[in-house]
Amino acid sequence: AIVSTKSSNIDMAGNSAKRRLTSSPSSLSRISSSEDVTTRVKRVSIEGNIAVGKSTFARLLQSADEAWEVVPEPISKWQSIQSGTTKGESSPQQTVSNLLHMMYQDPQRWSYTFQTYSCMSRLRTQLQPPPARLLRSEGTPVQVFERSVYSDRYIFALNMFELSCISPTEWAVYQDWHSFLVEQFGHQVELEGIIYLRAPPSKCMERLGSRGRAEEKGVQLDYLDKLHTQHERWLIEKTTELHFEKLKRIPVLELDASVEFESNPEVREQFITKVKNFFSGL
Ligand code: UDP
Ligand code: D5M
Ligand code: MG
Repeated sequence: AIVSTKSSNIDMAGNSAKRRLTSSPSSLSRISSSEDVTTRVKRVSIEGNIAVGKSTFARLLQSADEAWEVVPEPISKWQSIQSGTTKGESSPQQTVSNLLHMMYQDPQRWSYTFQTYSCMSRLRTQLQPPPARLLRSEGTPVQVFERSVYSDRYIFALNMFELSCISPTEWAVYQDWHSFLVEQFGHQVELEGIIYLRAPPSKCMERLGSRGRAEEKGVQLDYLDKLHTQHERWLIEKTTELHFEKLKRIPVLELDASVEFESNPEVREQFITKVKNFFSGL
């Protein structure tokens, strides 16, 4: 089972071309330099199991180098689905529901809906143009995303399908639109590298407990085990079937996140040095 809660009645066993900028006026106004400059910006995602320390690590990177911009995972959007999101609507938006909570409570009913929304919000995030500050910076400018449209598919959606929380029909539909969108957006959503924060599921469980996010209260070690296996297949063993050419050859920096890095300046320094070397090689 993903979760064990009283209310949950579901048992889940189980580039040669240049990157284009978005063409909206607001994004263009942020870009004062030529396209050549923006193509200098590298794009990297941080991947890893739930509560391994991605957000903590992302904050560390944000304060380490002015040339790096960290883009957090849009989890607050999943926790508070808003009504009336049509542009120009006059009525105030209201929180309709907490989709993250619903997905954990009734995965068979809500996993597919969750995947559509998480992927859409990640797509939006990955399409954000780099801020002008990055384009002016001296070092190697890098946009760092917490997870990606790729982990959505090759970790979570795949796992939900394997757990039968997503039906074969939903999985087929998901894969069709995911491939279509990623191919259509092309270089705009491509990544140059991945940082994999790796730790045993038991360590993630411990950190999940200490973080105490309400929606994750019933998450079980078995679920983190399965997610760990998906990460290992994709990023270490390379046995996951991938559908995007560049992703098959993407460089992966593996960091041992089982060591305490949040409160250990020495480990933090070592991580930053490894990341700097990794970025300069991309
Ligand atoms: N954490 C920790 N030591 C570390 C890294 C993280 O104790 O070296 C804690 C952190 O304070 C938080 C929990 O682990 O309470 C989960 O971290 P985070 O939210 O960064 O994980 P994510 O889910 O984003 O990977
Ligand atoms: O991940 C945030 C939380 O959201 C965590 O409970 C996992 C969940 N999550 C994130 N993406 C997905 C997808 N695509 N499907 C299902 N669940 C997801 P954290 O690791 O804490 O940053
Ligand atoms: Mg996080």
